[in-house]
Amino acid sequence: MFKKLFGRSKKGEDEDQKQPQNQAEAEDEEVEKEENNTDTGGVFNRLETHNPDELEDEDTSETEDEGGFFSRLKDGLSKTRNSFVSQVQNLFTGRSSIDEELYEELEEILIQADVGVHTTMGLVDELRTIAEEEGIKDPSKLHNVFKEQLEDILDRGADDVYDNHRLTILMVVGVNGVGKTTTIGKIALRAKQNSQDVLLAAGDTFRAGAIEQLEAWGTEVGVDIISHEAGADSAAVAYDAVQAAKARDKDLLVVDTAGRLHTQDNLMEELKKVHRIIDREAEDARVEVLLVLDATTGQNAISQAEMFDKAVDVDGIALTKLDGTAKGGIILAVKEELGIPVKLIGVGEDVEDLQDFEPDAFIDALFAE
Ligand SMILES: Nc1nc2c(ncn2[C@@H]2O[C@H](COP(=O)(O)OP(=O)(O)OP(=O)(O)O)[C@@H](O)[C@H]2O)c(=O)[nH]1
Ligand SMILES: [Mg+2]
Repeated sequence: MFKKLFGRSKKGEDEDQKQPQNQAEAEDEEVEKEENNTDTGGVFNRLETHNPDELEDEDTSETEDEGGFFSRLKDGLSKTRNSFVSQVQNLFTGRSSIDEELYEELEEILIQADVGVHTTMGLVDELRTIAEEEGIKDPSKLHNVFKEQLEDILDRGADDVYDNHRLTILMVVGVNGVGKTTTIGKIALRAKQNSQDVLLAAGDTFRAGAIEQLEAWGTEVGVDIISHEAGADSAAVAYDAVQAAKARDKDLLVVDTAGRLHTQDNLMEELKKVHRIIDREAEDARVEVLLVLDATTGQNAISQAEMFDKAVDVDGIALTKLDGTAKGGIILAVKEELGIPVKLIGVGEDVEDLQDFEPDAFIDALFAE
């Protein structure tokens, strides 16, 4: 079912606005981040079913919209469905009994589909155990158990808690080319459609044209953007953006970051610094780090995630370009091996192709006839 992204309520009126402080202070002192443990929700939390009245296109009925959402998802996953999923289907339907060969072939298919060795072994071992314990002899019955296993993995750790923070700050990280800036543009548009007041920060000051690219999104979506000159300190951009978001009473600040610097060490150090400044200046705002991973990069995505998580504690993942790969099994590896929730998926280049990750719909689209 299609649910709202960023569908939280508008802020309360009770708190004072902090005036911007001296930017020079931004650098050194490490202030303890105040953990707000009572609030377990996040920026992507879903709270209500989709309300068609809030869409830009007033004529869109819920059914039509749901169809659009699902068919986009289905289309976006067609490469994976046509290879990985159909191989799995053939495997289970093409034989009359369950034997060791079936498990071995399943292992091969899963590993080829980027599910990852560890997750594959876990899945297949569990399947074997269930088949033995429940005395399953019919391969098609085992096929259903397998689908349930996939859904279980994808469902794990999904949080549905309402977030009522005043300001949410989303720091978007990932290596170059994975789709960070595009994803930010799409997020901004969707948030705006949900009546949220959005601010963007052009934190990628390194790559030529990066600032202009974000500015173009800002103009297209109609949201403000904070930027400095190319080559400027991106922590200073983040600092100014957080101050501006607070002063202008924004609901959502999305901070773009560089995907490449002179060296990877530099990149991680810079991201740590930006994260530190955001955390320090955020006060009672909610800060989330969103890691963008490109589904077409396969297992490499897993090592990227480990690297970024070590540096900046990733809260959620946006898995882009699922439409560009036949190996959509990567989403299982991401879920199982990282323990970081997948919040968003990209199934195409259009704005509507950035979707909340919904495990049930995902599995349905994957196994759709
Ligand atoms: N097919 C497809 N293309 C996508 C998706 N998401 C992003 N892209 C494309 O990926 C390309 C790179 O996107 P950017 O947003 O510029 O990537 P970036 O991570 O900001 O890159 P750097 O700024 O160089 O670090 C663009 O051509 C996007 O249109 C998706 O879900 N599917
Ligand atoms: Mg970018």
